[in-house]
Amino acid sequence: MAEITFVFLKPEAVRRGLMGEIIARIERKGLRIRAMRLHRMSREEAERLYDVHRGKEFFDRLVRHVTSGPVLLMVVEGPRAVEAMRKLIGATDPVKAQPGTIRGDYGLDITQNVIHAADSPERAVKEMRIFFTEEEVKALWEGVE
Ligand code: 3AN
Repeated sequence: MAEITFVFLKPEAVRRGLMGEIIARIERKGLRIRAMRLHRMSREEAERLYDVHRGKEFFDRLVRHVTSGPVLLMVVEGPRAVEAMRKLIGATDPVKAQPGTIRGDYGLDITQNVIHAADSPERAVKEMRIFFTEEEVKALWEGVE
């Protein structure tokens, strides 16, 4: 049974010209990109996205970073897409992330860790709703094969 998940490439990935390579890795895995758009995240959106981290010492740095330039929003579909994307991106700290994972291969900094992927199906829907309309989310779910 396929599912959809929410993913975005952080500003440094866009700035460094890594979009093509990272999209290729996601597709090569067999996952399907169902929606994609460049977006300049507002502070309000970033704070909603990272609501679970509010109050932590890195929260402001994180919000400032993801609002510092365009990000590439994506909705990705596949069997157990949430888990598959989490494996593909690797550990939060890119220095500790295994080589072969996206963070392990492209990053060094925990704030600028290249890519985000929702960590549960519930979070995926919640995160998608920040950036896509209710109708878009519904249509994406109805189109899941
Ligand atoms: P992940 O993105 O792997 O799910 P989360 O949800 O724990 O990790 O953290 C969200 C984002 O917050 C991470 N992508 C990272 O940029 C940042 N972050 C998490 N932990 C730290 C930390 N200890 N120091 C600085 N930034 C952090």
